[in-house]
Amino acid sequence: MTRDQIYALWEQRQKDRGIDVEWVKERLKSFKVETPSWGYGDSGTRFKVFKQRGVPRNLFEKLEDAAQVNKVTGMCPTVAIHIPWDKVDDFEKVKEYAASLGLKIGAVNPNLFQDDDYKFGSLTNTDASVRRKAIDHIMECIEIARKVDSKIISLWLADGTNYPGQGDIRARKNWLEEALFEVVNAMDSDMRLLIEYKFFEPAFYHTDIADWGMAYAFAMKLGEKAQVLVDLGHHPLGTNVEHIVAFLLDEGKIGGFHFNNKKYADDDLIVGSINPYELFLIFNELVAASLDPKTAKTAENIAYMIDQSHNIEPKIPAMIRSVLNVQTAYAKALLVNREVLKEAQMRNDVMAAEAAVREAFECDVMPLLEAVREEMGLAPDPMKAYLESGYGEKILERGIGGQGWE
Ligand code: RM4
Ligand code: MN
Ligand code: MN
Repeated sequence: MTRDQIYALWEQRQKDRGIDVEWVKERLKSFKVETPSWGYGDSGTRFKVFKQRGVPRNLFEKLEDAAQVNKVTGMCPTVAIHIPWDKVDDFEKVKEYAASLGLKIGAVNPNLFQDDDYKFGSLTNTDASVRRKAIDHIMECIEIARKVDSKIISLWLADGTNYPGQGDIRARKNWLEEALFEVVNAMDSDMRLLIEYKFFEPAFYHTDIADWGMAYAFAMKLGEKAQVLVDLGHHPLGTNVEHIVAFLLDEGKIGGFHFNNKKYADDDLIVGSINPYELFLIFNELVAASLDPKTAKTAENIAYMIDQSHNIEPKIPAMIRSVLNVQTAYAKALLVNREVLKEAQMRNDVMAAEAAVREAFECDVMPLLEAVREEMGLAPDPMKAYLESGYGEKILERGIGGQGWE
């Protein structure tokens, strides 16, 4: 059978299920995922960083690699940056170079976890001068965001303590609140502060923004400009992440995602490699919210970002795999028949409701994605296209010792 024949059968089957295939295709064509500059550089565990040959030596080379991911997937036109890892003298030049590669700079991530001064906290340090330094660093990131036309400051705070009694948890909360107010007040009205939570690591006893409830409480107080960022690796095992997503969507307080996957903790593995069903169920909530007038605006405004670090994988193929897995999960979520699901829920038909969701997950979306890619002028198999492009061999000239988490 030819690809066209396979697609025709697939399309008929979806139409029979009551799916508007043209709508699904349009949604897929406009879907975008941001990749992180740091995902192209060397990273590792606390035991070892295996340095890879060909890793970018600076932000410009990271952008070149990101452009390859965008070229084959057609859905990654923005790149998140981490400051100071990606700090350069002239951000105007960065903006221009990105544009020449068909890219834009996305979220700007302050780094409040790698300076010696932050040993006992940054925004929550007992020393007011350290808190000032940390706030000033975020201010610098806001300036950089203005220079590169980015509207997002994405804040992950590593602050926390290792032992009971080590810190005054409430005092730290108040310092943090004060700092975040100053930050939000300095941001332009069209900028957003995304607050990322994580329950442990590097701190092992308490973390100052440990879960979505704390991030949400801060975001509520801070007002319109502040929203919560959900990193898929930042929950205790067994957490129902799609429930958190649905709740925050309904509250208008979810602003972004950091996609990755975990088996145990903040593993930063390839998206969808461990638990593709969870990823699908998250997209199921996102699609549902996008169709509800109450939540549509929030759903439309979400920054979908990958946050991944590759210890043993080649970086560009790992990034492509993650992006494709996100696309697959989204495509499947678009195939849920919402009317059938709603009816089953309303009659409390447990079996039918569960089936309406699961059946979409079980659909093969390969013919759909291949058709969408062809209509977008892309190769039907982006991974193959990348591997055959010769780019991976070409960058080996960069040698070993590219930029890592420093
Ligand atoms: C953290 C968190 C942040 C990311 C750093 C590198 O665990 O996920 O988003 O900036 O890692
Ligand atoms: Mn993250
Ligand atoms: Mn993380």
